[in-house]
Amino acid sequence: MRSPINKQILSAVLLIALISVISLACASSASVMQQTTITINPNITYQMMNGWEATDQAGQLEFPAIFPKYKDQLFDQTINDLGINRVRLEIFSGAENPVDHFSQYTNGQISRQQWKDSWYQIINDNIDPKVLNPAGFQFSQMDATIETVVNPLRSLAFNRGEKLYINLNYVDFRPSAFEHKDSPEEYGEFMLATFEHIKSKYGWSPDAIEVVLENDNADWSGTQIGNAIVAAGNRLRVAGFNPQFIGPSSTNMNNAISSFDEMIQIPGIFDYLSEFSYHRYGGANGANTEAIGSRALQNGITAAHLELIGATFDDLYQDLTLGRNSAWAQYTIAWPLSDGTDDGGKYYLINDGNPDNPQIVLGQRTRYLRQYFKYVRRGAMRIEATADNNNYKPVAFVNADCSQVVVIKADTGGSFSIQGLPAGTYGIKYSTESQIDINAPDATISAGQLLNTSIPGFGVITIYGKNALCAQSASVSAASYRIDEIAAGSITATFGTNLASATVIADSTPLPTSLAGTTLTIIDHLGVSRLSPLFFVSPNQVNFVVPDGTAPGQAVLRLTNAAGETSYGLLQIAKVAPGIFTADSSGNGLPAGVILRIKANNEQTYEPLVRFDQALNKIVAVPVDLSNPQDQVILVLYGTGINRRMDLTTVSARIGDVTLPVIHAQVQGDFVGLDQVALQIPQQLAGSGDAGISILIDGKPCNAVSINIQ
Ligand SMILES: [Ca+2]
Ligand SMILES: [Ca+2]
Repeated sequence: MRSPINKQILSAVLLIALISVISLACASSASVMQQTTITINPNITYQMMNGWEATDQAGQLEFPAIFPKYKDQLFDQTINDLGINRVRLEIFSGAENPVDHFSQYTNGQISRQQWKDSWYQIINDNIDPKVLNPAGFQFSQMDATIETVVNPLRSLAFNRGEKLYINLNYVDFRPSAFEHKDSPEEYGEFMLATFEHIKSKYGWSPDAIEVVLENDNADWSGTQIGNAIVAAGNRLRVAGFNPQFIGPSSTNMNNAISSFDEMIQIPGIFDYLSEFSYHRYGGANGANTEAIGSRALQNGITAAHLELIGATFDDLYQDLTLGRNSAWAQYTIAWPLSDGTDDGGKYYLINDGNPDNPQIVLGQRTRYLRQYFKYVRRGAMRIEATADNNNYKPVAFVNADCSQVVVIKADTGGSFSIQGLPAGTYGIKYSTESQIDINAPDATISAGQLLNTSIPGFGVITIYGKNALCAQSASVSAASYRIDEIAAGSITATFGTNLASATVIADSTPLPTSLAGTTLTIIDHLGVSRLSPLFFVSPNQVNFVVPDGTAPGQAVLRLTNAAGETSYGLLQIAKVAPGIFTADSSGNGLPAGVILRIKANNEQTYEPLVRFDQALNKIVAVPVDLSNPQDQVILVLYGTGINRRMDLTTVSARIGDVTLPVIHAQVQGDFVGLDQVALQIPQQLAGSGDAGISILIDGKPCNAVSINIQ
């Protein structure tokens, strides 16, 4: 039996022989092809990937007769073969209007032109931006797209264990007598109406707001965008929504840079702005791409190219490298060929020559984009990759499961040796002008070994690790046990296997960054690594502090034990992710805290909230005594992920319908990462018995805790 290595050598020899013959036939240099060396260095990290985006157009509104015939197969390919994991959901500014023009159009009451004329016709719901009149907003058009495109994509992504990132994009291409851009509060109300509608009707809310599509077309200034972001961010936060904000999405990259510089002058902008977006319709050059990437990095946010009809993998390469893009889009999902051409404005074409049997066709440029999208997934960290031959432009990534991916853009056919890949088995796929998705033989390498492969012509080749290379760990707030968000500076627990060889608790401050030989590094989405202070390590759990300065957004946790074995996990870092510690460390029930009683003579005493009951063998509540109306009774709760809140007005607490005055919510001071919240317990709560406390901080709920009030 022939070993796979022999097969690989044989096929490489055959391939080289074949290419040599072709070269001879073309009467070009017949010398043996030069071997290109590509070097991977995982110690140099860049941006983390968020998503591959497509705009929500697949012909659903315009081609209702044929759309049902191709949609299922199209969406399956979009998610599972091309690898789209982010969608632009458009909302037109004219959705603020008492008339539902879209329904009138679909019912045949108005013409197509009349419907189109209504798209950006904004009519204020009422004169008060603080008073939202739901009847003044029409979402039927957006809903049709959610139901026919976004929800099906969302389900398909969910079925493969991924999340579809939904980017709500406000479109405002024509002037209107009333304009949201002139009143940030009105823009905020519009976004709140949209979010509340989506949440109540579909049960999810968008991950991001792309503030205005092509501000240089829509005539929005950078200042107007900045003001809209802060107003909408504030309004949504109070209502419990915390989307990311994306801007300025200019058509021209020069405009994108000047608009960005203008919008970031608005105070408070970086409480919300998370992505610097642009289109490549003008000013598209290396210097501008680099300027965008470096501005994003300097300001601790991501960068994203989000539209160019005709965008190719050359643009993608420049955006990933010079532009440090974390997300990237060509444009729409699909469009029928009877109404368009393969112009690079849609990932797929629908050949509707026979309308009874429409066929899905991969766009000519999509075959190359797919070589990146399909294998480089959300959470992948870009690492250094260089080539000693300018005909080959590599990029390399470490996916969230630690499998490495190298994608090489080849201006010409050739063979290469890749050095620096970890041991493992690698799949190899390429697409060229004449061939799509060709499988080269898998390659298995041991540590330190080169991986040799080749591509027969101009195109893109992808070398992707087939084995998950690391044990996974999952991290939660050590207080609330919430997994969805972790705050920088907060006390966090990560769970896994073989995390440490022994159980060791830190006995010094500042906390050590190595315990029993275990170290834990957080690499934020900008590629910056920081060692975490450790509270304790054990084989299955490590408690640590997310290092200060970790940028909000996705981050990678890399834990190395004394034997050098690594575990990886993904975290979603937020400025605030409030959690209250609980008495039994379960994340709910009785809180960790004390009662501070201030008597009329200013004498202060502390009383416990809980005690251990020997007979019941568990922790039980000590009832809070409100019998003396002269006493001020203050509940002090210990938590984490709280202190980077905005001002104190964003903190609220209640028991039932009774509001608890908030005295403070701040750093506790004695322990790293520990915060405290102090709430006054009003006299009117006397006799409440077991009472659940709801606390909101920056619009985010704390875990539910309860006390007993006598
Ligand atoms: Ca309004
Ligand atoms: Ca209003």
